[in-house]
Amino acid sequence: MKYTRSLNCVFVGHVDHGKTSLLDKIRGTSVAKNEPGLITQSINAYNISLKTIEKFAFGLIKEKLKIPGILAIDSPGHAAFTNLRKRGGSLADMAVLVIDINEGFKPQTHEALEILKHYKTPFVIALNKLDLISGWHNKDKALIKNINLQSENVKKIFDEKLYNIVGKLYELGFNAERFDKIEDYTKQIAIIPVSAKTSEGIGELLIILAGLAQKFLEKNLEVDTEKQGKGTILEVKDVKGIGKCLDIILYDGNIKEGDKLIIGGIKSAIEVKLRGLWALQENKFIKAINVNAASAIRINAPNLDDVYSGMPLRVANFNVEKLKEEVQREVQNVLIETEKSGIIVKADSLGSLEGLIYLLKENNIKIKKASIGEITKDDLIKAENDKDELNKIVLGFNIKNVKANVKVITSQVIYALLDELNKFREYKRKEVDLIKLGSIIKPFKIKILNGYIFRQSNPAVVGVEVLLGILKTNVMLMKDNGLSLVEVKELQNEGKNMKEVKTGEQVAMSLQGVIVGRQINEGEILYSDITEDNFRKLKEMKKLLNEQEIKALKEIAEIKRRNNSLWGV
Ligand SMILES: Nc1nc2c(ncn2[C@@H]2O[C@H](COP(=O)(O)OP(=O)(O)O)[C@@H](O)[C@H]2O)c(=O)[nH]1
Ligand SMILES: [Mg+2]
Repeated sequence: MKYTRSLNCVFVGHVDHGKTSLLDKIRGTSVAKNEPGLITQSINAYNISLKTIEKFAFGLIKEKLKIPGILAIDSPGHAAFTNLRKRGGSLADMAVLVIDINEGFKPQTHEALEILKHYKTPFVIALNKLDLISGWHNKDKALIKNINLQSENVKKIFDEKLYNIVGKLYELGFNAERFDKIEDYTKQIAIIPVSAKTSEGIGELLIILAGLAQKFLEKNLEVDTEKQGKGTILEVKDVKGIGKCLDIILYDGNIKEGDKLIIGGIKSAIEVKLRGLWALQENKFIKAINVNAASAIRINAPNLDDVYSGMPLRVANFNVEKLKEEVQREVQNVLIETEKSGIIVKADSLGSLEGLIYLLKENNIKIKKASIGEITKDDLIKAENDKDELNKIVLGFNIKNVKANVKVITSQVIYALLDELNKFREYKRKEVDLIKLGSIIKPFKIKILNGYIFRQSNPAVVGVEVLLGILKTNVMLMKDNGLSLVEVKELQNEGKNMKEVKTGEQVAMSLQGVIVGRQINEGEILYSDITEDNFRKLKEMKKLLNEQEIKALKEIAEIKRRNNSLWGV
């Protein structure tokens, strides 16, 4: 039988902007308050029935609603987004991006927007915490009427905040407008001011979601209950008295007791037989025998140890091999395993991994391996063995950090991962350059001062002034005709040994194996002697040389090229 399923709608946005509170208000619970015991019992999904929509949107409904309801899905915990995926796109038909009107854009707001854009998921914006605008009064139930009843000053503040966000969205390529001023819903994104505390705007939000679903998505919402069910795993959890369970969003077809199931695995597809089945009704799981899409369901089955959230699930009473292949192809399309140089990426679910990979690639970051689950020894070894110092790094999204010899960065915010990664690389790059530089002779230019010959020979000791660069011991000297001389033996200033002497300073320099008046003379200019190889490396690292050193390097090259015009080229 074909029928229109409910709308899958995911609530995304920055942490603490009120996603859970909005859903709590709609379902009349208090998950956000974190009451002990509630979390394990609750699922991050809720069936908003037509009755509930009618209750909130009383008087706003203009035509009969044809969709059976809205399956609202919350972003778990503090994770940045719920990238609920199904093959080729997002499982969500629509999204509600929740933004705190007083805080505006935050990193996870950007993150959510990028993912929505990537999957072309239609969305509306719930501008939450309206009640916290100072001076705001909840005077009337209908949102627009209430906005108009605020004092001029409060209205002004409200408009400023709202259009600030409209401006930000515009910069990011989105045309958004307050919902009551929208001319074309296919071109503009509706902003609905709401308060999870006073319920203001929630009716308007629900009616807009339902209206949009009906108008633009109805075809996509058609399902066939004769078909074998398709779903995505939302959460893997231990339920008291039952054992390991999977909370699943069934987005197509049908599932029933005794069904054979195929679940995507990291290495290969997992085959299990469904034992227990529950369906979410309002906000409770009720034992079920047979469930049609779209629904949140809970199942129990043996052998669920290697199952991760985000993995695809198929009912597979027939076509088993084909479905196994299909499911694994879907998983392999996300996971990355190469021998090339790149970083290691781990995430808690397939969906979040896909989102993370997308954002890393947008930032031109190469990935050697991307997989789900905790960070393993193998991950650390792979990172350690990468030949590029800048790639010796493991990124973990929403998983535990571990102690290791390589850099491990974990966070629940993708932008924080990116920030840390960039900081680490910048630091590494400098370190690598400095190591290279340590084994490289830097250019300098000195002058033997007139009247400061302290000793003729064995060793010769002469007073010099550093004209360009830094003079160092153990560096080979070159005359201004290009001939190599000897190494700088010692540098002394007022009886003290020096390792290096800066531009503009004078010092006594001792040289073994030369005689003043023969190989060297008063007033003569000397340079550091640089090999061609050394010269090429210096050119690569020009950003680490100062202006004077670059000048000295140029003079040295000129001298060398008098004898060999292709020197250092
Ligand atoms: N005053 C006020 N507080 C709110 C509102 N919505 C959420 N909060 C509070 O903001 C905090 C974070 O809300 P929560 O729903 O957990 O945010 P989430 O991380 O997006 O799910 C909680 O302390 C809520 O009570 C609102 O509309 N008005
Ligand atoms: Mg929450």
